[in-house]
Amino acid sequence: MAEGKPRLTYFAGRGLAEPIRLALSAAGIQYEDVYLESRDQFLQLKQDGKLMFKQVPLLEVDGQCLIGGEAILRYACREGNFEGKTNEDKTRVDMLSMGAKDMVFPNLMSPTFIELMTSKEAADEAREKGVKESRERYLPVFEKLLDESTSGFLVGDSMTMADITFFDALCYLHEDPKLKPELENFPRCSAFIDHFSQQPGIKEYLASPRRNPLPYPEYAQHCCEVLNLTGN
Ligand SMILES: N[C@@H](CCC(=O)N[C@@H](CS)C(=O)NCC(=O)O)C(=O)O
Repeated sequence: MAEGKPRLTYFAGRGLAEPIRLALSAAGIQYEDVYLESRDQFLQLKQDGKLMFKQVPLLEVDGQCLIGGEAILRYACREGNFEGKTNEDKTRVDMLSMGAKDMVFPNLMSPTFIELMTSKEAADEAREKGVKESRERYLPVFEKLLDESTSGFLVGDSMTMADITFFDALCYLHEDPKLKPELENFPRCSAFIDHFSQQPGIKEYLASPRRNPLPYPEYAQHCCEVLNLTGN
């Protein structure tokens, strides 16, 4: 890792930055959150050539601009040795991270944005679809793996990117009072939330004011203004 604190630019919310924050925290890497507060700030980043594809998140490290939610997450996971040990383990980590992300993105992660940009009906439909897919396609897989795990982690005997991505995904169910009951049928997944939350670096991060809440209407409105996204 570079000298000096890396700077992570994103909104004051979770989204694509949150797994990165979790990985940096678990790796014990001190970093600075830079929150996008205005459209001008976003335009300036683009004008400065810092955003390769004109999108955030951005991690500035040692004069380099790293972009892309997954690319930065992998960078942080390499720094923290969260990739898995063998080539097979690394591939399983990638598979599970993909599954965890697919579980929540976009249907469970974005209803607040969908409601703002389209309609409440569209947001409800996305949420329902996300819940059904979680229940039928994704959570049973993670439940079985955790049942078989002797370490409490998804792959091998220590934390990997799979755990980080899965924890972030689970929070979209666990922290939403309407969706939380979905986890009642998945006791190992529920226990995993507690186990992961106690890990060094993670425990402190989750208890800190840096931990942002799930999306709420004013937050979605702010993001749309900064990105100049308009509804129907
Ligand atoms: N594939 C990219 C997607 C990034 C992305 O869509 N970022 C949004 C904010 S969450 C953005 O910057 N949108 C601006 C735009 O697309 O013009 C990644 O994983 O980082």
